[in-house]
Amino acid sequence: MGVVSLFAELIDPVTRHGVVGRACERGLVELVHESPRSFTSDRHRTVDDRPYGGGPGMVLRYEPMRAAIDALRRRLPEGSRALVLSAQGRAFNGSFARELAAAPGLLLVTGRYEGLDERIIEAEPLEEVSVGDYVLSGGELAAAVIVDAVARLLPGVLGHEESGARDSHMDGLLGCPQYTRPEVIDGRAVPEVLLGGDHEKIRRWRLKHALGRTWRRRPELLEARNLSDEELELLAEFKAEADSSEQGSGKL
Ligand code: 9D3
Repeated sequence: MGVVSLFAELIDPVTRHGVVGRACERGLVELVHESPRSFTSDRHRTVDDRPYGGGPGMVLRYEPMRAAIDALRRRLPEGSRALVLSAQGRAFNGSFARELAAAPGLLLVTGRYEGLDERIIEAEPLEEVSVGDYVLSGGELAAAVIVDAVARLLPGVLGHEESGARDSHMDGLLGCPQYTRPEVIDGRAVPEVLLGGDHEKIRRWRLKHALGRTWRRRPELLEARNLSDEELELLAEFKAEADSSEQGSGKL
């Protein structure tokens, strides 16, 4: 994967910590970087200029951006997917991440200020991708999100334990509640079923609560997913229990 950005320091940390850090150490993921600043020739190394039409802010100039992208392309596999991080882009999500993980490589371009000269997006062309409906100060943190989410999906990156949790039936659902020692703290006990060793019961409890939380908090995720007979049964159980425990509790 490669990133064109003015501030590599904002993206780099994902390659030094945790699951993705280890993948980089093991050579399963490689992150390379180019800055448009390296492709300027004036005394002040100017990467931006005033917008045509006037108004506030600055726009990243075409030429240094073009040169940085060209330089990075030469370091990436043929057929790499080329994206630009943009608040105007297609919303990033899990299925988009899987799409990107299947590409031979990934080239991510990030902007600062008011953005890139539109012609660099057209000429490449670059696909615009957004990480959510809020305003960031630049595309670097968004690029770090993409790098992290995609790297996790590459072969060998997740150990058996974590990859098992991913491609199982819990896919597309929110996580279930988690507990660790002690068994009781401040009067709050760990759900009884998790203390016994009945793995089938535990699996069903976790699936039930993952379904229940998704139904409660993100019902649109459930609508986008086909539920098995077991899942329908567990969700019905969850709803029935929620109904009875809500009587007078004021809890939603
Ligand atoms: C306040 C300026 N906006 C005018 C309506 C346009 C604008 C310019 C530059 C908005 C955001 C940015 C910087 N953001 C990104 O580069 C960015 C981003 C984001 O802000 N939100 C969600 N995803 C992304 S991906 C890149």
